[in-house]
Order: sequence, then C-alpha cells, then structure tokens
Amino acid sequence: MKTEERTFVAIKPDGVKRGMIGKILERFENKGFKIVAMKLLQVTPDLAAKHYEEHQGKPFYNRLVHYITSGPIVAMVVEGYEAIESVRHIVGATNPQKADVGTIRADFAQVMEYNIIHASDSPESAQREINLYFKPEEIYDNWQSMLEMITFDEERFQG
Ligand code: FUP
Repeated sequence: MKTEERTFVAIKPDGVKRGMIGKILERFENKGFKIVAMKLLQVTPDLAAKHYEEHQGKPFYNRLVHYITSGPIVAMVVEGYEAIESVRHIVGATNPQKADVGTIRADFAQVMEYNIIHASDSPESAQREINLYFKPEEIYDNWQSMLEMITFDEERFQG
C-alpha cells in the first residue's frame, strides 16, 4: 500500500552560498510536500563522518567531507506520499550531467562533486539521517497542509 513517509533533505553549502535555498524549497512546496523540520547548520567533521560513513575509504571521501563542511547547510525533514522515492526523483541522479532535465541537480548543478542537494535513498537511511540531524522535539507535524487534505484523503485509504 502507498504510504506517507518522511525523508531527510539537505541543501549543501554550494546551494546556500549561491542563494538557491528558496528556489529549491519551492520545488518541494509546489509538489505539495510538507516540511516538518528545517534548520541552517554548520556540519562538523564528526557529523560529516557519521553522515557519510558508507563512503569512508572511497577515493572521493575526503573531498566529500571537505565540501559538506565548507559552509552551512539547510537540513530538513520532508513528509509526503512515498516521499523517499518521490524526493529522489525531484533531486535527480547523483551526477548532474546525467540527471534528467527538470530535476534539481540537472537544473542547478554541473558536476558530481558539487551536486547542490542531498536526499535519503532508502527508508533505513531516511530514519538514520533524520535522527542524526534532528531531535524528535524539532519535528513539527501536528498541523495539516492544504494539499495534504487532497493527497491523504482518509476515504482513499479505508479498506
Ligand atoms: P546520492 O545518494 O545521490 O547523494 O549519492 P551517493 O550517496 O552515492 O554519494 C554521496 C555524495 O558523494 C554525492 F552526492 C556526490 C559524492 N560522490 C562523488 O563525489 N563521487 C562519486 O563517485 C560518488 C559520489
């Protein structure tokens, strides 16, 4: 059954420095997703190591940590219908050269090393990354967005 999900999204330092926060957020809001947590923060080397632990030892790892710690990021929790997969579609392929036109990475980035945005790639990584960046009390979902009323109409999910 199709479900409501939460995913973790981060606008990376190049996105913040280029003044792209609004343009990127607009895509998620236009889609009707609900932003239930958001903050600007500086990623420390320790947090970067935890975030990218699956890439430790790879040739690009040091550059990746340098990049994510090179300025503040905008971290958020995005909620919606099959949000993990759907957000990844909006974000686009890891390499912006190969990402579909219309995705954030294709439209706003040129190279893989500076691909402007991160989004969780599975339910396990979404949960892990949300916990890494947010305390439970920093997530606010006790409100209903206008589009949520359409997307999550209760009658559609009965039976
Ligand atoms: P993604 O889930 O699309 O962000 O991609 P990965 O988790 O595979 O990679 C995390 C980040 O490492 C990417 F955003 C960019 C960087 N990367 C490289 O710089 N070179 C590579 O070969 C692979 C990834």
